[in-house]
Amino acid sequence: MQKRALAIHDISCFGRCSLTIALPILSAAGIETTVLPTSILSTHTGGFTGYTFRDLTADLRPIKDHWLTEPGITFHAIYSGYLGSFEQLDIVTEYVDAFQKDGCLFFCDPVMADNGVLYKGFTPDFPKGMASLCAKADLILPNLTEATLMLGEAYPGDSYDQAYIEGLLHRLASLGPKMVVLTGVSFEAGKLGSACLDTSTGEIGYAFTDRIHGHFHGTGDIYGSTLVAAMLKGASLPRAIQIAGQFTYESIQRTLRDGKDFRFGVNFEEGLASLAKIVE
Ligand code: PXL
Repeated sequence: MQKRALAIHDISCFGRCSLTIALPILSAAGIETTVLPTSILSTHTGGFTGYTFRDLTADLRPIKDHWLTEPGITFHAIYSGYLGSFEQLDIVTEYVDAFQKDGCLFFCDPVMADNGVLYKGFTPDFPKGMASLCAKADLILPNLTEATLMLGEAYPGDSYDQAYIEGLLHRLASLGPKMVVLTGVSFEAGKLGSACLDTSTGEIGYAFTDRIHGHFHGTGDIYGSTLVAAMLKGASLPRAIQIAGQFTYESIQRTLRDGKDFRFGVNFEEGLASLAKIVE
C-alpha cells in the first residue's frame, strides 16, 4: 500500500535544501507527500547574504485545524527539518500530538548547526527546545554538532573514538526517541558515515562511504529524506543508513563532476530514478 508522509520544512527558493529536496526524493520513492512549508526564503542561509525571509507561522495552526476536519487526512510518517523559532517547535509538537497515531512515525531532523556552530538566526537556547521536540520522535538524526548541543556537551571536533560515539548514541536515546542516527561520523581519515541505535533491540550499526572533502550544502536534507524514504519502503534501520549515505555520496560526486557553486546544493536530481526501486 502506498504510504503518505507529511514533510515540515522551509522552502528555500534557490539553493536546493529542505522542502525542495524532501518532496522530490520522497515522491521519487513512491511516497505520497504532503508539504507544510514553515517559511519562504529567497535562498538558504548558508553562504548567501541579503536573503528574504517570510515567516509562515501564522498559517500553520489553521492548516492543521482544517486537515483535522477531514478524517481521511492521516499520515504514515511526519518528517520535520529546519524550524525557525520556538513557536514553530511548539506547533510541530501539536502536529505530532494530532497525527502521531496508528503507527505514524515521527522523524525529527534537528537542523540547526554544523561544524561546532549554530546556523545564522538561532539563539544559544534553541537546542534545548529542539531536544524537547526530539523527545517525541520515533527517530532523530542529528549531526555531531547538533547532538552535543542538545545534550549540553562539548563538541569533540575530530577527536573521538567508537566508545564515545556509542555513548553519545545512548545519551541521545535517553532524550526519548526510539531510534537514533548520528551523521558525520568518521573513525579513519578517508571514510565518513553515520551510526545508528535502535533502542528496541539495542542494536548499533554503522555505514561509511569514501570521504569527499569540502562542504556541500543540503546534504543533510538529502540524507534525511532518503533515510525516511527507505524506512517507509520497509528497509531496516542499518540498511536505511547505508542507502541514505550512498545516495548522498553519489549526489556529491555528480556535483563535483559538474563543477557548480557548492552553495547551490548537490545534484540529486540525476539520481532520482534510482529511488523508484529504493528497496528491492
Ligand atoms: O539544509 C538545512 C537548511 C534548511 N533551510 C534553511 C537553511 C539550511 C541550512 O543552512 O539555511 C533556510
